[in-house]
Amino acid sequence: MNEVKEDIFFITGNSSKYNEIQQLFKQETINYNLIQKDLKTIEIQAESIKSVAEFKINSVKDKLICSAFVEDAGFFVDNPLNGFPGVYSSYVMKTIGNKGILNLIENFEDSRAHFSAAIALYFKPLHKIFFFEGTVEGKVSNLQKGNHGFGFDPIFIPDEIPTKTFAELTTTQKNSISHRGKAWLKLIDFLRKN
Ligand code: ITT
Repeated sequence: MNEVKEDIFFITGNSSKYNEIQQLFKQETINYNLIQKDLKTIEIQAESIKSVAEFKINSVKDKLICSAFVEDAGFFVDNPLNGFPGVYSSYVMKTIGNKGILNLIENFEDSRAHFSAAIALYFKPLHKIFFFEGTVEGKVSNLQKGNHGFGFDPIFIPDEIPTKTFAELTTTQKNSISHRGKAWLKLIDFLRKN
């Protein structure tokens, strides 16, 4: 049987995020074509990444000709920074960067951090928005390590692989444990059932 595949847009200006999702997409048999769209969305400063994602998708959904999703992610240093930079991750990366974060931490052994991702899907057949979230826990590395990935990857050590930072993992390894990979699996599950 040769079914015609529907298009689904991933609306993002961040090609590193797109590459990770594209790699995950390739591993699945699913009746969609994934297309990156760098549409102008409205990114508000909200208290949670889910609210940011919701606002972003709402700002473009009326123009969409097919189903589409946005993803908002953040890096949260729970100990000792009480979740900073969190929803300010993009701004903090552009201003003080990884070096600036490391300068704020004294005791790396006791540090705790996580990444979270929230995908907001505008599902055209039902004209509704659905959310899929994922989190990965770990700690902060006292040094920046690795050349893979992007953003805060060189300073995050996931609990699942405590000898390496995210930037020392291949995309496949990162995807298998990451916030984005977990949110993505929930999205795929939804698309298969609907
Ligand atoms: P969009 O166009 O999709 O909004 P963005 O770059 O603004 O892309 P986010 O708001 O989702 O992306 O993420 C905020 C920042 O958090 C991002 O610029 C990175 O610095 C960081 N970040 C997000 N996901 C990450 C990941 O998997 N690894 C490392 N850093 C990440």
